[in-house]
Amino acid sequence: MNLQRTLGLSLVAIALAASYGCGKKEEPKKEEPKKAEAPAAPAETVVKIGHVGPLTGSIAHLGKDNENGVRLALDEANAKGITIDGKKIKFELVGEDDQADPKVGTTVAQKLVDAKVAGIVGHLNSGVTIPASAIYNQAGIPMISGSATNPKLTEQGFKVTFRTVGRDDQQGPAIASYLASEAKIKTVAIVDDATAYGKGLAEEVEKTLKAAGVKVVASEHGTDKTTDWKAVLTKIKGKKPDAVFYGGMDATAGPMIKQAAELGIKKVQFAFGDGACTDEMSKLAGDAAEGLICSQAGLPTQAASKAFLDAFKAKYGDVKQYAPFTYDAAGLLISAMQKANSTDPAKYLPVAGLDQL
Ligand code: ABU
Repeated sequence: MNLQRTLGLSLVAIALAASYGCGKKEEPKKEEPKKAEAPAAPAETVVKIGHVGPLTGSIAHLGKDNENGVRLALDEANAKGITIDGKKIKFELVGEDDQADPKVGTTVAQKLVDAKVAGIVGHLNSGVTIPASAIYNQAGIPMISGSATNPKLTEQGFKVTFRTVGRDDQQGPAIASYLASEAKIKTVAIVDDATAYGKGLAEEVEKTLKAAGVKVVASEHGTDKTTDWKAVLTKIKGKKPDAVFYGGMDATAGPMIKQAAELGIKKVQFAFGDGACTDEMSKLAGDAAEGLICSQAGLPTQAASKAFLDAFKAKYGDVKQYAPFTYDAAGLLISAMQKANSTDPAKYLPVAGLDQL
């Protein structure tokens, strides 16, 4: 059907040209004076940079924040006009949604490899970043996470795997030491969301608390989807701990402290890691978020320059959590390419010393 239609149109076009040619008397052509040609603008070479994180689901606010950090870095580089190996470079963001799910994470990781990105910023969650990193390693493409804090990520021996954020074996002991020495707690209940991040951080906190003589009176587990904590909290209430430490993200931590207040769990110090150290906590828990203690795996907003914060706010609003780290990660990839004068991962990784970090 399509073939016939195409053929039909072609025949009509030929017929019109032929009849025009037959019926018109040819005039001698006048030579047009030649205009000086403007030099052609050098063509831009597109270099794709991947960003991947949860863009849907309960922590999409953090995934979008991460993506915006990368977007800002690429926009600024493009506005500067960067030339690498004699070619004007246009950085293009290729964004993927891993839904904070390890299986989806490996699927979209392969998509980014197939799209021939020159470097990747992501993923957000340790439990997603760790399996995805094997795919980037196999393809030889550098990846830098701005938020994954589980130590295992960078202990796999992969030459292409980096992070611009601290580790849970640093922030775990830090918050645990604060709870023991400053908040002077004697007993604690420890809860985690059973992810690589939440479980790993809770273990680090537990080790340091026990070493400081704090008694662990309850160990409970949810998932990264748990929003009904009443059964867990009721068990904890019976143990009367001085503090509750939860390893998990803000989307699950917010409902936990709200429900703790509803259950009359008072005078208990709630403490969290970086994943729940966000303004989202007061949105989810209201007044119940007052007085919580949390650790950061670095100093994102404070450590970021005023120039970054102003530029980010003008385009995307306030930083949610890790955007300064993903901005830096994208900037690192770009400056490595500039130093190596190549956008080829095999060339810019060793020459720029990224493999020495
Ligand atoms: N660092 C907390 C959030 C990301 C993660 O490590 O899973």
